Amino acid sequence: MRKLNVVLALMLSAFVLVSCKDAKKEKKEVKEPVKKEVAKKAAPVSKEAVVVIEGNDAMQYNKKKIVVKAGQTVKLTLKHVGKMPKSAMGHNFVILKKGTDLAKFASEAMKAKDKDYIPGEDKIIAHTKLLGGGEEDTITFKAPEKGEYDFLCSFPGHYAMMKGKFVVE
Ligand SMILES: [Cu+2]
Repeated sequence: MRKLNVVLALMLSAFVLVSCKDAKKEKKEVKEPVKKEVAKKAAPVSKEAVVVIEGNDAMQYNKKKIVVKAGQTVKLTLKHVGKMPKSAMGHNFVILKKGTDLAKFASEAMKAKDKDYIPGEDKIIAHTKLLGGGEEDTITFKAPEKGEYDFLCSFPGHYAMMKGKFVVE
Protein backbone atom coordinates (compact mmCIF):
# COMPACT_ATOMS: atom_id res chain seq x y z
CA MET A 1 0.00 0.00 0.00
CA ARG A 2 2.82 2.41 0.89
CA LYS A 3 4.53 1.63 -2.40
CA LEU A 4 1.39 2.46 -4.31
CA ASN A 5 1.15 5.80 -2.49
CA VAL A 6 4.70 6.67 -3.46
CA VAL A 7 4.03 5.79 -7.07
CA LEU A 8 0.88 7.89 -7.06
CA ALA A 9 2.72 10.82 -5.52
CA LEU A 10 5.44 10.60 -8.15
CA MET A 11 2.91 10.48 -10.93
CA LEU A 12 1.10 13.45 -9.53
CA SER A 13 4.23 15.56 -9.24
CA ALA A 14 5.24 14.60 -12.78
CA PHE A 15 1.84 15.74 -13.95
CA VAL A 16 2.17 19.04 -12.11
CA LEU A 17 5.58 19.64 -13.66
CA VAL A 18 4.29 19.01 -17.16
CA SER A 19 1.33 21.31 -16.73
CA CYS A 20 3.62 24.04 -15.36
CA LYS A 21 5.74 23.82 -18.49
CA ASP A 22 2.66 24.10 -20.66
CA ALA A 23 1.51 27.17 -18.79
CA LYS A 24 4.90 28.86 -19.38
CA LYS A 25 4.75 28.08 -23.07
CA GLU A 26 1.33 29.63 -23.39
CA LYS A 27 2.49 32.82 -21.69
CA LYS A 28 5.34 33.20 -24.16
CA GLU A 29 3.05 32.79 -27.13
CA VAL A 30 0.75 35.48 -25.84
CA LYS A 31 3.58 37.96 -25.20
CA GLU A 32 5.12 38.00 -28.69
CA PRO A 33 2.40 39.62 -30.79
CA VAL A 34 2.02 42.36 -28.18
CA LYS A 35 5.72 43.21 -28.52
CA LYS A 36 5.46 43.57 -32.30
CA GLU A 37 2.60 46.03 -32.03
CA VAL A 38 4.52 48.22 -29.61
CA ALA A 39 7.56 48.29 -31.91
CA LYS A 40 5.45 49.42 -34.84
CA LYS A 41 3.90 52.26 -32.87
CA ALA A 42 7.23 53.41 -31.44
CA ALA A 43 8.85 54.04 -34.84
CA PRO A 44 6.77 56.40 -36.97
CA VAL A 45 8.53 57.76 -40.04
CA SER A 46 9.33 61.41 -39.44
CA LYS A 47 9.34 63.89 -42.31
CA GLU A 48 12.86 65.00 -41.59
CA ALA A 49 16.03 62.96 -41.20
CA VAL A 50 18.72 64.76 -39.21
CA VAL A 51 22.21 63.49 -40.00
CA VAL A 52 25.52 64.65 -38.53
CA ILE A 53 28.78 63.39 -39.96
CA GLU A 54 32.29 64.36 -38.87
CA GLY A 55 35.57 64.59 -40.74
CA ASN A 56 38.91 64.74 -38.87
CA ASP A 57 42.60 65.52 -39.40
CA ALA A 58 43.31 61.80 -39.96
CA MET A 59 41.37 61.95 -43.24
CA GLN A 60 38.38 60.01 -41.91
CA TYR A 61 34.63 60.37 -41.67
CA ASN A 62 33.04 58.95 -38.53
CA LYS A 63 30.37 57.18 -40.62
CA LYS A 64 30.61 54.64 -43.43
CA LYS A 65 26.88 54.35 -43.94
CA ILE A 66 23.97 56.76 -43.66
CA VAL A 67 20.39 55.48 -43.83
CA VAL A 68 17.31 57.61 -44.45
CA LYS A 69 13.75 56.87 -45.57
CA ALA A 70 12.30 57.59 -48.98
CA GLY A 71 10.36 60.85 -49.03
CA GLN A 72 12.24 62.37 -46.10
CA THR A 73 13.85 65.76 -46.17
CA VAL A 74 17.46 65.25 -45.17
CA LYS A 75 19.11 67.87 -43.00
CA LEU A 76 22.78 66.93 -43.09
CA THR A 77 25.59 68.62 -41.20
CA LEU A 78 29.25 68.03 -41.90
CA LYS A 79 31.56 69.00 -39.04
CA HIS A 80 35.31 69.24 -39.53
CA VAL A 81 36.44 68.32 -36.03
CA GLY A 82 40.14 68.68 -36.81
CA LYS A 83 42.45 71.70 -36.60
CA MET A 84 44.19 71.68 -39.97
CA PRO A 85 43.44 74.36 -42.57
CA LYS A 86 41.24 73.85 -45.60
CA SER A 87 44.20 73.95 -47.98
CA ALA A 88 45.91 70.96 -46.34
CA MET A 89 43.02 68.89 -44.95
CA GLY A 90 39.86 70.24 -46.56
CA HIS A 91 36.71 68.11 -46.29
CA ASN A 92 33.37 68.19 -48.02
CA PHE A 93 30.52 65.73 -48.33
CA VAL A 94 29.29 64.83 -51.81
CA ILE A 95 26.52 62.34 -52.71
CA LEU A 96 26.74 61.02 -56.25
CA LYS A 97 23.87 60.16 -58.57
CA LYS A 98 23.37 56.49 -59.40
CA GLY A 99 25.65 55.18 -62.12
CA THR A 100 28.40 57.71 -61.44
CA ASP A 101 31.84 56.13 -61.27
CA LEU A 102 33.42 57.06 -57.94
CA ALA A 103 37.08 56.96 -59.04
CA LYS A 104 36.36 58.82 -62.27
CA PHE A 105 34.43 61.50 -60.42
CA ALA A 106 37.22 61.88 -57.86
CA SER A 107 39.84 62.39 -60.57
CA GLU A 108 37.67 65.02 -62.27
CA ALA A 109 37.16 66.71 -58.91
CA MET A 110 40.90 66.88 -58.35
CA LYS A 111 41.22 69.21 -61.35
CA ALA A 112 38.50 71.56 -60.10
CA LYS A 113 40.45 73.37 -57.39
CA ASP A 114 38.97 76.74 -58.35
CA LYS A 115 35.47 75.29 -57.68
CA ASP A 116 36.43 73.75 -54.32
CA TYR A 117 36.77 70.35 -56.01
CA ILE A 118 33.18 70.22 -57.29
CA PRO A 119 33.62 69.53 -61.01
CA GLY A 120 29.96 70.07 -61.90
CA GLU A 121 26.50 69.57 -60.46
CA ASP A 122 25.24 67.08 -63.09
CA LYS A 123 26.58 63.98 -61.29
CA ILE A 124 25.76 65.18 -57.80
CA ILE A 125 22.62 64.83 -55.67
CA ALA A 126 23.83 67.15 -52.92
CA HIS A 127 27.08 68.50 -51.48
CA THR A 128 28.37 70.69 -48.67
CA LYS A 129 30.98 73.44 -48.86
CA LEU A 130 34.65 72.59 -48.49
CA LEU A 131 35.59 73.02 -44.83
CA GLY A 132 38.74 73.52 -42.78
CA GLY A 133 39.28 72.51 -39.14
CA GLY A 134 36.59 73.73 -36.75
CA GLU A 135 34.10 74.63 -39.50
CA GLU A 136 30.73 73.09 -40.29
CA ASP A 137 28.11 73.30 -43.00
CA THR A 138 24.48 72.15 -43.09
CA ILE A 139 22.62 71.28 -46.26
CA THR A 140 18.98 70.33 -46.77
CA PHE A 141 17.79 68.17 -49.63
CA LYS A 142 15.04 65.75 -50.55
CA ALA A 143 16.04 62.07 -50.25
CA PRO A 144 16.37 60.56 -53.73
CA GLU A 145 14.50 57.39 -54.75
CA LYS A 146 15.12 54.15 -52.84
CA GLY A 147 18.55 52.68 -53.38
CA GLU A 148 22.24 52.94 -52.50
CA TYR A 149 24.33 55.96 -53.40
CA ASP A 150 28.03 56.65 -53.00
CA PHE A 151 29.23 59.55 -50.91
CA LEU A 152 32.76 60.90 -50.70
CA CYS A 153 35.03 63.78 -49.82
CA SER A 154 36.22 65.18 -53.15
CA PHE A 155 39.39 66.85 -51.79
CA PRO A 156 42.35 65.41 -53.75
CA GLY A 157 43.29 61.92 -52.55
CA HIS A 158 40.71 61.77 -49.76
CA TYR A 159 38.07 59.56 -51.34
CA ALA A 160 40.22 56.43 -50.90
CA MET A 161 39.50 56.68 -47.16
CA MET A 162 36.62 59.14 -47.03
CA LYS A 163 33.75 57.38 -48.73
CA GLY A 164 30.62 55.45 -47.83
CA LYS A 165 27.08 54.53 -48.73
CA PHE A 166 24.04 56.74 -48.50
CA VAL A 167 21.07 54.37 -48.33
CA VAL A 168 17.46 55.34 -48.99
CA GLU A 169 14.99 52.72 -47.71
CU1 LIG B 1 38.49 65.29 -47.01
